[in-house]
Amino acid sequence: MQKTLVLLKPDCVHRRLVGALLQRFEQKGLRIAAMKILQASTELAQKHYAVHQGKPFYESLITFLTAGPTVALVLEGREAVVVVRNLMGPTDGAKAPPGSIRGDHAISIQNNLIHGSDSPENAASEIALWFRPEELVHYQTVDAAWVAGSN
Ligand code: 3AN
Repeated sequence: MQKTLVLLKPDCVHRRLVGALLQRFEQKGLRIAAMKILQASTELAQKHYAVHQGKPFYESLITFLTAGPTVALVLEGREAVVVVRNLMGPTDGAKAPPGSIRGDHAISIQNNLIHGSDSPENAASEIALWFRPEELVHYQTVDAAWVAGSN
């Protein structure tokens, strides 16, 4: 099964939306493989957003991600990367369609509540950045066969 890294960023924690967002992932059929709350260091934030270094919003983005606690998750399920990206909606909360997480809860570009890996390859490196291997818990939910069906 595919894994993806999800970050519920400091705006999500401060706005008490963690539970509401977790419920969406669980309802969709994704399995929580790892979860923790932490205060991201500047070094961790810089590594996570290294691809954006040099962009006009980079410094502000690092300040934002380190300004409060983040809930980090590894979610697992069929096509988990694209499933989470679709649930999130596009980057700009103002343009994200109603029904998506950002469409329902965000109106900012930067403060858009959530990060989700954009490819299985990036998911693997981001999971390794935020979690030690032993922090991932291996189990099968009792409804797994009913959720998965024959595919
Ligand atoms: P996404 O999270 O939708 O994959 P990315 O990877 O392009 O978006 O950007 C990473 C993060 O950088 C976004 N979640 C958002 O917080 C911030 N960001 C992206 N573009 C901008 C922008 N033009 N102005 C301010 N912040 C931005």
